[in-house]
Amino acid sequence: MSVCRRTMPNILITGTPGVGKSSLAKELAEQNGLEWLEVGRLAAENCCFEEYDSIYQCPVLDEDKLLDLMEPKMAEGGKIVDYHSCEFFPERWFDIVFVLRANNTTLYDRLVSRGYGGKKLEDNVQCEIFQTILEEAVRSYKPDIVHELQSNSPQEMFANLSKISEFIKQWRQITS
Ligand code: DAT
Repeated sequence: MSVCRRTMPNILITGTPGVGKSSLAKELAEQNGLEWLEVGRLAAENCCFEEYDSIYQCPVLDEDKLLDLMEPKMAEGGKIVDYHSCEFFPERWFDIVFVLRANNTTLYDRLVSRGYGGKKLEDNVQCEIFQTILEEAVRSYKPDIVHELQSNSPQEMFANLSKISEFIKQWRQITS
């Protein structure tokens, strides 16, 4: 937790593609009156891409441009950011970090239905098996603000929503 508290917390939701970050972030923002910053969409709308990665079939992010764009928004507080990587964001931006996790088979099925195949599919499932994003988050933020949450079922999604909404409620009470 930061010493000088924002009126509303900034929350990072990270994890391998397909674990449920955007579904959770959207619901959380709607239920709690926070603003959801969809990093992928923000980057696309503001041309924050440098080149195209033909192996992963996705554009490569211009991180500096994106961070400059996000900085004033993050300074306002009350932002929910979701992205499949987390180490390039400034540590000071976030009051709490959630790393969503999913079982291999669940994730595999979700990514296949999203149209992933070949190396992109294999690498993402391996990323989850090796808990790459969890380790990245623990390396990049104070361990006591990093929380791992399972996201395999609607029940787990509901439990995650309740847990994070409770955190937001408590934050509001302390800062009001
Ligand atoms: P991400 O933003 O991490 O790439 P998503 O929110 O787009 O993931 O979710 C991928 C798919 O999985 C989508 O069809 C919604 C579904 N999903 C997400 N979280 C889930 C959960 N806890 N239980 C069941 N399905 C879930």
